[in-house]
Amino acid sequence: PVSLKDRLAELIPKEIENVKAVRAEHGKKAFGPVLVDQLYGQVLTSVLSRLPALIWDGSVLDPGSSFTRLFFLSAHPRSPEEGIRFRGKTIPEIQAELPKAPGGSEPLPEGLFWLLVTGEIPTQEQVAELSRDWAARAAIPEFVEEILDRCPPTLHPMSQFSLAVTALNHNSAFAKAYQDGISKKDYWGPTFEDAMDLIAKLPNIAGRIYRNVFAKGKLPSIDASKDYSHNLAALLGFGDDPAFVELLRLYITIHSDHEGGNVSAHTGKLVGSALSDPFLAYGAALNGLAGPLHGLANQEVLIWLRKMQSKLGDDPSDEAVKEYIWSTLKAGQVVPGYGHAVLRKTDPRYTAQREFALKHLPDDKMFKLVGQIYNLVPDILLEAGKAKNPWPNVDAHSGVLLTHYGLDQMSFYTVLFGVSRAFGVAAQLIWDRALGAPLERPKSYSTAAIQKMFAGK
Ligand code: FCX
Repeated sequence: PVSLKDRLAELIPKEIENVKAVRAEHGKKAFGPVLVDQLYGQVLTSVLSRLPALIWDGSVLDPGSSFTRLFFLSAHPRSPEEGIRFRGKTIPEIQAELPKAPGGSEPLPEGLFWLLVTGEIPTQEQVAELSRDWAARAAIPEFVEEILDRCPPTLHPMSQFSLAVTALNHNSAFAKAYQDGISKKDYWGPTFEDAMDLIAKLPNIAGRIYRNVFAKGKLPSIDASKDYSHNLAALLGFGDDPAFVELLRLYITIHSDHEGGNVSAHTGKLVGSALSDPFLAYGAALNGLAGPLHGLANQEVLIWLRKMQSKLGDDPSDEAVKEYIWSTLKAGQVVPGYGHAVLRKTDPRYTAQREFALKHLPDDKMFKLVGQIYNLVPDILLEAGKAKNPWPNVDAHSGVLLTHYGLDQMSFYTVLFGVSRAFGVAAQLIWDRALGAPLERPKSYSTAAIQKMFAGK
């Protein structure tokens, strides 16, 4: 079928049977012990990143082994990259296999969404149908426009974004169907409609925030003959720059999903498990993405780079940069854009962006600085001895690319991450409702209970 919903309707009963079979065969097998220290977040790592607690088929991270990696680091200073697979495919495979826009060479995020939802590489026609469908759903209610227009420009763009997404719940198909007494087995249908509306409406919300906060004038309307990234670029005022449009296609694709347990994806899943509709669930996810240890890190990286540039000038020596990195650590701050809760290698999303930069902006000064920092930070983090992963993550690179094309308003960067992450969270919410995912409710213990339980043992 050309329609994503029709294809999904064929896949869901098969997957329900598949899950039943896995549970019948393996359901009674033990999976993962927990140490008391891990409950408090000490020793190897916090309990949650070790505890197998979630199922999500859309994407999976391959951490590599931290011990092997640290051991071999001096012999192999640049670690091999793989890291993430979307439905079994690496980023280079996705770049090669997903449909492209006419004349373009980066994958269309429409195709990535189809892949996340179905596990299949879509045809050009299926992708074009998604572009058309999203363009048709793109308008946002007038009252949401008014909410955004009344926000003071000093309110952080991420707070505005979350407000607007939450308000979309006004027209939620799932919330209405639930009130009308929908049966559990039919939850996925209205969830699908909300998920599609959510993704489709984000460009208009992001565009309006950008124009309002940075005084960029009137928004153009959506062009139904263009793809999602082209429309988003046009709403931001960059529609005439084909290289920027290509960057957005790559950007959305690689930021879309990153396993189920990262703060934004997990928040969406958790809130969705209470049967809050996709708008409420994604509004909550955005509030998690807005934290500096997660999505806001792309803003933090740029602030940090700019400070470094203003202090050290355009072509700083390695010695000066090293000293600057050490001064960040000595001030009790993190080096933004480095480290990861799961990955133990250079984030392949970093590499994909670096390759884009080598192709389109090899002489950009800030890109060169980012490369220089890449050669210095890992050894310093290793010497400092705390971070389990000294390698760069996605946020170390994204702002430099956006800045190159003139989108240099750093406080807006996480909004673009938020547009992208909706693809993964939306796909996950659809499958959670299709497979009857349970209410998420981890058990908490008091310290007194731990003392009592382990006394004398
Ligand atoms: N700079 C300095 N210290 C770092 C560090 C960094 N980049 N990364 C980790 N550490 C420190 C931690 O702060 C922690 O210190 P503590 O023992 O005093 O609390 C110690 O090393 C162990 O942390 P670790 O287990 O390696 O990392 P966590 O899983 O706790 O946290 C993040 C992972 C990503 C939060 C952490 O590496 C960090 O703060 N990085 C900088 C912020 C950042 O880039 N975030 C974006 C991540 C991501 F890609 C995204 O979600 O967008």
